[in-house]
Amino acid sequence: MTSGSVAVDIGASSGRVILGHLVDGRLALTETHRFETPLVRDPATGLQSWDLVRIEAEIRAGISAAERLGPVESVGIDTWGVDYVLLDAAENPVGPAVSYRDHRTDGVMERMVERLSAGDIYRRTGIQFMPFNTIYQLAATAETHPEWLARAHRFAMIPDYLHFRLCGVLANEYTNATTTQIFNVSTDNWDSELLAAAGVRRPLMSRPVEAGTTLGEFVSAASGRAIKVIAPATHDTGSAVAATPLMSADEAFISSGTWSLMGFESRVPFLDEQARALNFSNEGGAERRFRVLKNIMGLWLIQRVRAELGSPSHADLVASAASSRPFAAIIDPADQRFLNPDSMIEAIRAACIETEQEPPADAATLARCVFDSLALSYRRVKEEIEALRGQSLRRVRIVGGGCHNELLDQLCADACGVPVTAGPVETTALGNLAVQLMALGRIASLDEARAIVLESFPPRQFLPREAVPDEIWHRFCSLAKK
Ligand code: LFR
Repeated sequence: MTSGSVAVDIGASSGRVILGHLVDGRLALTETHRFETPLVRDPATGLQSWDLVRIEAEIRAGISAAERLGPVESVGIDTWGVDYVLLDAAENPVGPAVSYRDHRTDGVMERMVERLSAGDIYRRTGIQFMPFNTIYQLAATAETHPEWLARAHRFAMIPDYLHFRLCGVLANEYTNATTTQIFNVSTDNWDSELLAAAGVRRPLMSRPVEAGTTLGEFVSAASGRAIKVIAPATHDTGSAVAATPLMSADEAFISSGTWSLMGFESRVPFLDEQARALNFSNEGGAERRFRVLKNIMGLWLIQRVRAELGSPSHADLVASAASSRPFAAIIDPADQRFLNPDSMIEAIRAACIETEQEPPADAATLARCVFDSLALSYRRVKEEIEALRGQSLRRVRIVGGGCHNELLDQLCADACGVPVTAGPVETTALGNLAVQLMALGRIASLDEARAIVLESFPPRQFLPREAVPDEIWHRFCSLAKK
């Protein structure tokens, strides 16, 4: 049996361990383990945090399960961006791994931007302003728990830390480093002034390593074998776009999961005033390709609504939304009130009441409101991309778990007025594997990896059917201005 590689893809609601094999020019995947990644309250501080002890145990269980299916040559981990852990002199975590959804950052970005100037931060980093960026999380820590920073010897993003736990080598990986808004895109290293502004001593950081770096070896307790630990694009969106079969410059991607990350790929960052005004991010990718993108609130909205409704089946929710009246009520998903409200249903209803719309009252109308509003957001970002590049987009490629939602795929095609392709679902794991296989010399380049992905997982196509009525589009645009 040929040996395989293991992609560990951890998202903000679930984690997956996936064994991949490259056979005859095709990638085949087997999921060996899946687990929840709920937010937990840190008992000492009450901060909403990630349970890294449990996540590490699940990863080990998943690797062992993969080994039971055959030899494993390498493993790599990706997670969401921006979150980190501080490590003390003995390389143990200092304080909890706080989630970016915790409210500790409320107001921090506004204060820092006033002090440092938004233009300056953007010119240095090229990263969109989001209240939970690492820089603001660190500044919040400096304000509320300065003793954590004082005790810290090293800074690790979540996948850096998990890789360290497997192989004992601690490195900061490039793609995820760029999500912090502390990485200087021109000097290609951490930005000393921004670190200082966030209250972080420079020696905590090490110069980031490229995606595709072999970090060390994990000696499996189950088999006694040594498995190479290879850093993929450790930022999940970096891995997702690495395997998105973008075929030409006029295609955009939407990496659809808890967030909808919508953008395009570019060899050069967009750092000018227009990019800043539109708040685009230039996130670093594998092969040093930039993802010029924006965060759209995404399926988080429906995940929270669903949980509050007592977890009805997702398929039933989508089906009931499909037969519900289009655009009966719409919200602006970019409104920060939806980032982590006590009740998502109440937040949606309140936004509708404030804008003089009939608030959605049941599962079907709530879901319809969310999907219509996301589709309108996709159109808004499409138009912003076109303005930024002075060029029309001709296709949108939706990848990730969210592309299962065929209603949303169709609504996206309708709102954007261009063909949409949907798939693959496991793009993040595929991109993670692709970068490992490049490091192992099995795949030559990202272009080759994408051709393999397209061959192995042909996407579905959705053509635009019904255009969004002008009145609805104007209503949506006016919501954003309120
Ligand atoms: C998606 C993602 C986004 C990032 C957000 C927070 O999972 O990684 O790219 O902006 O989570 O880290």
